[in-house]
Amino acid sequence: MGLLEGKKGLILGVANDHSIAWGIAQALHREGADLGFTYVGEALERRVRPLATSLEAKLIEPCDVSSDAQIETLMQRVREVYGRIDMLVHAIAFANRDELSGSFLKTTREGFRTALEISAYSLIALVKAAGDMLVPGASVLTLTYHGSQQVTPNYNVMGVAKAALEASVRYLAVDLGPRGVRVNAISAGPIRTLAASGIGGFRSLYRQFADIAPLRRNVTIEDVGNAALWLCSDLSSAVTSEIVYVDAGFRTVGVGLGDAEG
Ligand code: NAD
Ligand code: 0WE
Repeated sequence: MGLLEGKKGLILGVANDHSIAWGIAQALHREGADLGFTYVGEALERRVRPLATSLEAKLIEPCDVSSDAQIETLMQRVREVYGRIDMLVHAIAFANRDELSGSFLKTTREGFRTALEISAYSLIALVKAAGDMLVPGASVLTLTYHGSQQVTPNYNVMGVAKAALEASVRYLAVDLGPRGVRVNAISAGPIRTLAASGIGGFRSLYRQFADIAPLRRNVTIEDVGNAALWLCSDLSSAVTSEIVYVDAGFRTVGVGLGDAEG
C-alpha cells in the first residue's frame, strides 16, 4: 500500500513536464495520493490538463495567486471536490524579467512588490484561504533557492523574495503547529525548467554547480519529488519549520574541491 493512500493533495505550479511541481506530483501519485492541479492562463491550461489527467486528477482549476478572488474560488472548488487538504504544494515564483539581470541596485518599487507578492505572500494567502480544510497531519510545502542566503548573480530581488518565503515558512509553522499542520520548504539546486530558461548566466551556473557539488551532478525533478514525498508523508511527522536542501551538497562547499585525481 502506498504511503499517501487516501490523502488529498493540491499542487500549484505545474507549467509543463519539466516543472519541479510535476516531479513532485509524480512522486506523490506513485504513493497513492489523490491530486488536484491549478494553472495560470489558457496557454498553460493546454499543457497542464493532459498532465493532470494522466494522474487521474479530479480537480484542474485556474488560479493566478495575485488575485484573492481566484484563490477564494479555487478553495471553494477544493471544498466541493475533496472537502479537505492533506498536502498543499506551492511551487510558484515570479519576478519581472528586467529584475533578473544586472545590478540589484536597479530593483524598482514595482518589481520588488511583484516578486514578493507572487513568490512569498501567495503562500500566506493560500494557507489562509485553505482554512480548516488543512486537517491535523496535513503538510504544506514550498520551493525555495539558496539565493535567499548567499548572493547569486542576477537572482537579485528573487533572493529577497525567497528570504521572505523562508521566514514565512517559520511563522506559518508556528501558527499551524497547534493544529497539527506542518510547514516546510525544499531548497533545490538549479534545474532547467521554464522559470530557468532564458536567464542570463544560467547555463554557466548550472554547469559550475555539477563541478563543485559534492555529488558532482545536477539535481533532477525526481530528486526533489522524492524529498517532497518524505515531507508530505507521515515519515516526516515531527518535521516542521524546516528548509531541506536538495542540492547535491552544493551549499556546504565554499570553493571548488577540484578534481579528486589532483
Ligand atoms: P516552472 O516555470 O515550471 O514553475 C513556475 C510556476 O509558477 C509556473 O507553473 C507558473 O505558472 C507559476 N506562476 C507564476 N506566476 C504565477 C501566478 N501569478 N499565479 C500562479 N502561478 C504562477 O519553474 P520551476 O523551476 O519548476 O519553479 C517552481 C518553484 O521552484 C519556484 O518557486 C522556483 O523559485 C523554485 N525553484 C526553482 C529552481 C530551479 O532552478 N528551477 C531551483 C530552486 C527553486
Ligand atoms: O526561482 C527561480 C526562478 C524564478 C523566476 C524565473 C523567471 C524567469 C522568467 C522568477 N521569475 C521569472 N520571470 C520571468 O520572466 N530559480 C531558482 C531559477 C533561477 O533563476 C535565476 C537563477 C536561478 C537558479 C535567475 C538568475 C540567476 C540564477
